[in-house]
Amino acid sequence: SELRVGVVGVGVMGADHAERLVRKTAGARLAAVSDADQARAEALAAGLSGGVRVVADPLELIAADDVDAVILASPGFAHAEQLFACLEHGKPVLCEKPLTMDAASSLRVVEAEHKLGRQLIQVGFMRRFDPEYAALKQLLDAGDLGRTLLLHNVHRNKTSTPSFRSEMIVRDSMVHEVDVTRWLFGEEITRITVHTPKPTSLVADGVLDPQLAVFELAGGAMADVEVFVNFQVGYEVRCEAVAERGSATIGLGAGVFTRANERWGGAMPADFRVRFEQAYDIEVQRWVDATLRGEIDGPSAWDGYAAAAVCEAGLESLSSGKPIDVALADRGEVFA
Ligand code: ISE
Repeated sequence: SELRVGVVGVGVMGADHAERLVRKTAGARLAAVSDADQARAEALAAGLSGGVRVVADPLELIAADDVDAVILASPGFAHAEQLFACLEHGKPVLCEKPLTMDAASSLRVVEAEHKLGRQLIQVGFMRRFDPEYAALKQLLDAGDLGRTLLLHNVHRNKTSTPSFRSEMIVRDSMVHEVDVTRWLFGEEITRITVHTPKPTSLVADGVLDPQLAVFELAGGAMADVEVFVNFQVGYEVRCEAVAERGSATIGLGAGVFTRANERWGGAMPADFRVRFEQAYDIEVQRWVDATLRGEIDGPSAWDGYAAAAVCEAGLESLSSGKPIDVALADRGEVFA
């Protein structure tokens, strides 16, 4: 049976998730969407096949019988009320960050969930699922580099919306480094200092961008992060962990880059399942989806035939040592 998911808030992230549910996620179905901007929700639903219901009131969507689980991608200030509604109706919820706008309301959410005796809330700190972050975590946990001492983070967006104020740079952007730092060290952050260098001239007066923060961890380690949401160039997230016997960097576009024993460089996967894991995931998911539609979505039998013809000629060349012309049927005739 499929999981019928309702998405609350279909701005940039909610629309992306809605589309992901429809096009990429096995075992789930987008049942309903809701947005403060009703027209936006209707336009999204109309563009997605499969009878997605538009529900004006997000609390009604959460309560609906045809919604088994919820993705909350509404603005942070709306989360608390909607999370309580999810708990009240026993609906599992994937809540985009921030959980809520302040610690007190977040703690009330934690306590309410705890009272239920069942974990229903997952927070959208998606970096933990990024293969590079996961590999970095694995490397640090393996312990070969010794204890982790420092983390240097860079988090840059090309531009932000005009409404993105200094507080949002902390609560909506830096919050990712907060989570990644807690997760990589397996410790709580006990102190934070946010420095504000002279801002870029390319933002509205009063917006403090970039920011440079230092986190101190319970065990005495430290992490720094540059958050710059109007970098102009493009999107860039990097992280270097400095340990006792080496360092490891991710975000260079090439897996985990380590420095140890007077050497630097990347790792080589042991086999194809590792190197092409994502390709296989995408291949199979798309094949399943296409099969359900009665189609294929990738290399066809003709592609297999063409390859076989080349290989057959190759075998002949292998034994003769000579160039061999490939004999390929005329595609137009075959499919006439
Ligand atoms: C946004 O909300 C995100 O979560 C992105 O990951 C982050 O890079 C961006 O700065 C935030 O606005």
